Amino acid sequence: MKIEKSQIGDVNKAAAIVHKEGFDFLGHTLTRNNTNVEAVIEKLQKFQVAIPSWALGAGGTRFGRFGFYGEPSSLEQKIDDVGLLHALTKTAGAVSLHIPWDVPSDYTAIKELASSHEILFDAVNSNTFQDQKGTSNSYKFGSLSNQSNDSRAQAIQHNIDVINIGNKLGSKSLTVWLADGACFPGQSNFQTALQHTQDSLKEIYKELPEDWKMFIEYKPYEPNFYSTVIQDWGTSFMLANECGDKAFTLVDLGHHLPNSNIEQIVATLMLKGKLGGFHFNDSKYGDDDLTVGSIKPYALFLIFNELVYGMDNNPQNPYPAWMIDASHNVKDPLEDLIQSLEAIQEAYAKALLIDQKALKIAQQEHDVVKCQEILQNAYRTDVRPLLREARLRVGGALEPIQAYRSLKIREGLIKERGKNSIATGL
Ligand SMILES: [Mn+2]
Repeated sequence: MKIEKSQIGDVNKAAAIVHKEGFDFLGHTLTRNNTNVEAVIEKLQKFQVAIPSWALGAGGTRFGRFGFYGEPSSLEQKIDDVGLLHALTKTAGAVSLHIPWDVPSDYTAIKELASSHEILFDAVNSNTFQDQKGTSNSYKFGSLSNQSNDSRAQAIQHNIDVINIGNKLGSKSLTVWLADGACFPGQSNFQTALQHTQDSLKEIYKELPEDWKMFIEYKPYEPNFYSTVIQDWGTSFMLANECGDKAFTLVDLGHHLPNSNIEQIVATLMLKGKLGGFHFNDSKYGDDDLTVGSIKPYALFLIFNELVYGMDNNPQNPYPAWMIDASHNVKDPLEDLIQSLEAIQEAYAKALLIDQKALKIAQQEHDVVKCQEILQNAYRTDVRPLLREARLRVGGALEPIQAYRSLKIREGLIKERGKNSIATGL
């Protein structure tokens, strides 16, 4: 299923006048305050976020999963779904695949399909947190950290296979997230597990093509509840340094203990040139994988403030790979992703409005009140007209959720795929 440009144009007509009034008003206000509105719009248009293949169907919890009708059940359909998101929002120009579920049978056809949707292949994700059919060694007690040489060798080989698959599609990075750890004290030796992990990552790193990056994700707990081998950014940073210049830390917003100062972690990593990838989601208590910006939008804004600062001031840090890593239990996954994309763009736009020069002066003058005023003036600005304008100029929808509903996209997908199609790789 594909959305034609003319369909979006028709839907936009109804909202065009109201949008123009709102955009003109905001544009004048920002220009008066010395904001380069055109530069902000251009940055918003360039900011593309990858959609992971596992986010397109209903997620689930350990208590159950409630399916959504018309889910994509093949790699082709998953790419079609990302294409729909991109057509509406113009900010989802990449897909992130999960192996073994998304191995193409025809690479040329898959690449052609993606390019017809203007979709690139972002980081490829390996999976060693569950056993697959036909494998001879188990990951029940770890993968890259496992005590068993055979399990480690199998996990290393899987990651190398994933690199080779990604390479054929034009991906440039591998994301490694490990579920390795222990559920009980005494279950494993911390030092041995960490050493094995480091040695295994180095083996994988050796196989990275010259222009590739490896992202090492961390998480404090779950599925192991006493300890995880790569528990925090410091451990990931240390491992990335041990591997080499092409290895980086990946920050997933949900992978922190409550109230962690994630914006400070971002700043530290960018200063050291080691923030490689970024996974967006939101949470109240743990790794809840909720819609971006649905719980803590101000925290997201403060994180974007550091990302914007880093992108402007840290040439030692490569441009990060952005991805949404959320799970959809009660919402239509595509509507949920549209909401996340909007929240990301909104936080980014607000961070771009921060008067960095004035902030620096206020900091030097120890004017704490002024510092807060500068941040919150930006945060309190309703930037949505900028987002709409950025989309409108490249053929996207003024109001993506409304367009999705009025074009009856889900109904069309159900018609095409049937009610009981189930997405794989969740
Ligand atoms: Mn993640």
